[in-house]
Amino acid sequence: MPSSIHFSLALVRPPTPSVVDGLRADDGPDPDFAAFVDEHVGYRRALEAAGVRVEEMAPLDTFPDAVFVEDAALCLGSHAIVLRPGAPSRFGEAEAITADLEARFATVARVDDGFVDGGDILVTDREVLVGLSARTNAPGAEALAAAVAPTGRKVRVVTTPPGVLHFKTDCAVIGADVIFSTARLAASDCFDGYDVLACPSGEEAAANMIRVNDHVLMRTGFPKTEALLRDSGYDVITVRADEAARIDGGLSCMSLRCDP
Ligand code: CIR
Repeated sequence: MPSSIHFSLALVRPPTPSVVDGLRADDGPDPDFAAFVDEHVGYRRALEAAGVRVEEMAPLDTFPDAVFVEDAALCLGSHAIVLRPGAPSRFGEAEAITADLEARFATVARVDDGFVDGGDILVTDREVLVGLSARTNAPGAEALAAAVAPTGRKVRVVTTPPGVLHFKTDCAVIGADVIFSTARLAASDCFDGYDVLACPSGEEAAANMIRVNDHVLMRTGFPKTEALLRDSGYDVITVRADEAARIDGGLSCMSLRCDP
């Protein structure tokens, strides 16, 4: 079974000028393109510092949200799955990423019904959780389960809290059996049986962190969360992602961490 925290490769897609038109739930200001590019460089460096090789896929200016590669695919060891992103402006990202996956993975399956965003999928060492949301629906979750089946992993359907974009907006795997979660998400009991490290109140925007090998990458600017992780023994790398956050992006969505 592939590990949910050890990776050798991260696939990224550089931001392009259209990223300023990225989707956002609130009517907030556009990201600054030059600052986004700088932050993306810092993000790549942090991934490399955590021990993965970073490979760049071709930029896709036709899709403003294409920098958020996690929503179009899921990678489980040498098996990759092309997803069906739930926002109409993002449908085409699935087709665009297919060749990138076929070039790198032994097998490539497709979610062929409904909708699933990768941001709604949390892979742990024992299962794959998929959160129903405004972007991910029941037919999509069912099709995902069929696409995951060849890996021997089971898919468990859970619920993303109302008003939260993605399941992983509010949680992350930070250890083999440890989940970092906001209180509003953990309240659904979806993490029963796991060790849960609770996100400090007021710092929910830091919950979308990523564990990569021996490190946890988290957003710069959340001192209570950073202290909690360090005091709990985690090796933390902070990464600035303020421009991505303007269009509801975080750390998990800007790469596909994998071990093909
Ligand atoms: C969107 O709304 O689709 C993008 N602006 C943000 C996607 C973030 N994806 C993720 O957290 N997995």
